[in-house]
Amino acid sequence: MVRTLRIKGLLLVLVLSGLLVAACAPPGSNTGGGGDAGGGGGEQAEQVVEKNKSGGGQGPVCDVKPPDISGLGQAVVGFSQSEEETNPFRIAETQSIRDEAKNVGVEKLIVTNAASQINKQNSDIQDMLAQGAEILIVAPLNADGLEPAFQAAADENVPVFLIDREVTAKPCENYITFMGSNFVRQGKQAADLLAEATNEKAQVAILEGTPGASVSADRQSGFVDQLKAEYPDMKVAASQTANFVRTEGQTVMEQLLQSNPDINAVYAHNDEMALGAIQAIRDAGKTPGKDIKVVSIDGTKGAVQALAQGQMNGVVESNPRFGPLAFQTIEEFLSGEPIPQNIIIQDRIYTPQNAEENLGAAY
Ligand code: GZL
Repeated sequence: MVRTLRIKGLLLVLVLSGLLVAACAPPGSNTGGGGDAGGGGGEQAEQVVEKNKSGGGQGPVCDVKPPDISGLGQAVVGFSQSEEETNPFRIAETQSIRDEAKNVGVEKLIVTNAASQINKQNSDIQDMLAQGAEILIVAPLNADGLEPAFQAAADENVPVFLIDREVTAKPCENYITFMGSNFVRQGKQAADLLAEATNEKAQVAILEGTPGASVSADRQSGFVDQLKAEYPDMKVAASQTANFVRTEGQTVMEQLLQSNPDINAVYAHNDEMALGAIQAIRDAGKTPGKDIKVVSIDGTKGAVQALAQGQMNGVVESNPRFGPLAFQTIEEFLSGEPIPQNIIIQDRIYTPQNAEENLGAAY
C-alpha cells in the first residue's frame, strides 16, 4: 500500500515498509544524499526526507493526542530562532518558516531570536506561550538547557517541533519530533571530500562549532572517526572552536597557522568559519584551495562561490529551509497522523565540478 504525500512542489511516494521516502522530485531538484548535488532546487530547495512511520531507524512514533485545533489556518504558531541572523543559515531558516507560514495561511506567526543565549531562548518561548502560541517550532541553541521552556509548553499542552539541532530532552514528552540533518554523516562526507582534495595525506586544522550544540559534537565525531577508519595519513594537527562565527574563524585560523606551520588542510564545521579561515590563509601569504585545502558544511552562497572559484575544495549542504517540512509535519500531527521522533533530511554535496551549476540552490 502506498500513500502519496505532497510537500511543496515535491511529490513523495511513501512506501509503508517505511524506511525511505523515494522522492520523484521535479527535474533539477536534489535527489538526496551522498551523490553529487542534484540541479539547483531554486530558492526553496526541495527536501527529500527519510521518514519512517513505523519506528525503526527514525525512532518509534509518538503517541501524543494533538490539541483541539481545527487546522493551521486557525492556529497561532511560535518560532524560536537560536542565533542572530548574521549567518546566512539563520537568515534562510527563518525566512523559510515565514514563507511557509504565509503559504499555508497560519492565522498568526510569532518569531523570536535568542541571540545565542540559552536563558533568552527559554524566556522567548515562555513569552510566546503567554501570547497564546498553540504550536511551537524551536531551533534549539544547545542540546541542554531548554527544560524550563519544554515544561512551560507541556503545562499548556502546546506541542513542540524541533528543527535543525537535537536536544537531550525526552521525545514525545518534551517534543513531538526532530527534523534535521544527519550531522555525523555530514562530518564523514566532509572527511571524504578533504581526502579527495589532499590525496589522503594531510595535517588538518579543525574549526569546531559552538560547544554544547549537538551539531558540533556530531560533525566532529563523524569527521574524526572517518579519518581513523579510512585515512591513516590524514592527521588532526589542531582542533579548536570558533563558535560558527566568521570573524572567530579568521582569528583562530591565524593562531593555528602560526603554531602549526605544517597545516595543509582545514575542516570547518560551517561555511562562516571557513570563509574567515580563507582570509587568514591569504593574510599568511598562502593560497586557499591550493596550498591549504578547505572543506566545510552548510552550502551558503559565499562558500559555494568560493568553491566554484577554486578557493575551497568541497562543501556539504546543511539545508536550513525547514518551512515546508515543518508545516507539513504539523498538519499531519493535527490530523492525527503518527509522527516519527526523527525526520532526517537529505543534503546535497557541492564539489569543484558541480559548484557553478548548483549555485542556485545555495542560500
Ligand atoms: C545546522 C545548524 C548550524 C549551521 C551553522 O543545523 O545548527 O548552526 O551549520 C549554524 O551555520 O550556526
